[in-house]
Amino acid sequence: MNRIEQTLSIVKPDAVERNLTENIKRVFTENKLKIVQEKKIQISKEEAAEFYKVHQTKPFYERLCNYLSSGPITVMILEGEDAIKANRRIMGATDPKNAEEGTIRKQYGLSIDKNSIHGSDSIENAKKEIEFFFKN
Ligand code: IDP
Ligand code: MG
Repeated sequence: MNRIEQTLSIVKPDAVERNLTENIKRVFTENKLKIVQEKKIQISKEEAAEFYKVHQTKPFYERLCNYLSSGPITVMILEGEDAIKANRRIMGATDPKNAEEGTIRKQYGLSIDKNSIHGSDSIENAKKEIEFFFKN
């Protein structure tokens, strides 16, 4: 039996800007992921840098932090069976060019930078990321 988990999802600036939040939320709920908390916010570059610090040594880090803080985002806690893996599957590959048919990134992603959505990649990171946005 799979366990009920929570994971963090972020609708990134490119998707919020194109009014895709409701469409993306529908994909989650159709796939049995319940949206238990949600807020639309804009974060500072410093907050983005903190959120993405696992990537601080990567060549794209600076650009990534600039991008996530460039406009409004919608952050959500998703809950369901095996939610972390289920969400990653629904999102699709990091680069929309490699994403499978039917995934959010295939449908809406514009590029590896503007790939429309973030999702936690492990139980540990889901916990940290939920805390980052929802428990202050
Ligand atoms: P993920 O979002 O699929 O979990 P990560 O490897 O955690 O992918 O990378 C975080 C974000 O950084 C990605 O969503 C993407 O926007 C960006 N990114 C990842 N790899 C590259 C790259 O090689 N070039 C440019 N941007 C990248
Ligand atoms: Mg990641």
